[in-house]
Amino acid sequence: MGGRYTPPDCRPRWKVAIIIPFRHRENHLKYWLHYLHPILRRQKIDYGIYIINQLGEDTFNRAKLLNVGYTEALKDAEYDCFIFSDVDLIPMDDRNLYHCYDQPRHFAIAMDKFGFRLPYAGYFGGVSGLSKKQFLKINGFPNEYWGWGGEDDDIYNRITLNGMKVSRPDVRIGRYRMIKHERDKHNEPNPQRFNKIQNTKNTMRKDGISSLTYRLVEVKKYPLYTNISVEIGKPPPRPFKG
Ligand code: UDH
Ligand code: MN
Repeated sequence: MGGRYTPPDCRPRWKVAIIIPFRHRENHLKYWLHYLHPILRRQKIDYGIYIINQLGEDTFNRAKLLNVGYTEALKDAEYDCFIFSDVDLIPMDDRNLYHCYDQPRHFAIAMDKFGFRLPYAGYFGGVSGLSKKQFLKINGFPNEYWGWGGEDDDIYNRITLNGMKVSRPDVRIGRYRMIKHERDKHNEPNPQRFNKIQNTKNTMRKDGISSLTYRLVEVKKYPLYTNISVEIGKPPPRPFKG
């Protein structure tokens, strides 16, 4: 219930919350649940699935939803590992283990849409995982990236600026398929993203899990996942430059 599972025959090192940023992707979610539950069971992971649903039609904010997921999952159980996954990414190899590592982990390193290669050295998108300690060390994720892009690079910057290094699986193991889709409405590319990722060093201490605010509207436990519906606000008005 609620998408929780504990293997009956061993004592896992990690208690893993899997956090999915979500809005209007019911069909993708159906596929994700269909594939991932069996994989996670075979991997003997102690886990819970949390769908963080952004209510309303304002601009989507992936990283802020992930911060909400971290906070809400901890209200449910004593997790010490957090895996943040897009709803459309399906791992192709059982050996890509969904738990935490001694450095922040990037799982989705070889996606079909990038020719099964890392698109650039500092890519941290798609599926990533941090222990509770690693997450708090970087003050969580930025809340101020509205629309598509940049938030994953900001997280990568936070990791390196705080003296950590990204850990990755072998390129043959970190393969993924992304369910084909078009760009969503209200998640247009964020034109500010290139400037913002230059400033992570100055913004990360004030913008993060320490500054997170949102309105929790509903928590509902289904057999295969827990749905958390939230209002997270909208981007600040752009200053008028005359
Ligand atoms: N997401 C939603 N709803 C939205 C937007 C995003 O659930 O309206 C979530 C979902 O988990 C998704 C993730 O945020 O997997 C990342 O968004 P994305 O899948 O749109 O990002 P991606 O980099 O897409 O895959 C880029 C746009 C693709 C256009 C390609 C047209 N051929
Ligand atoms: Mn996608």
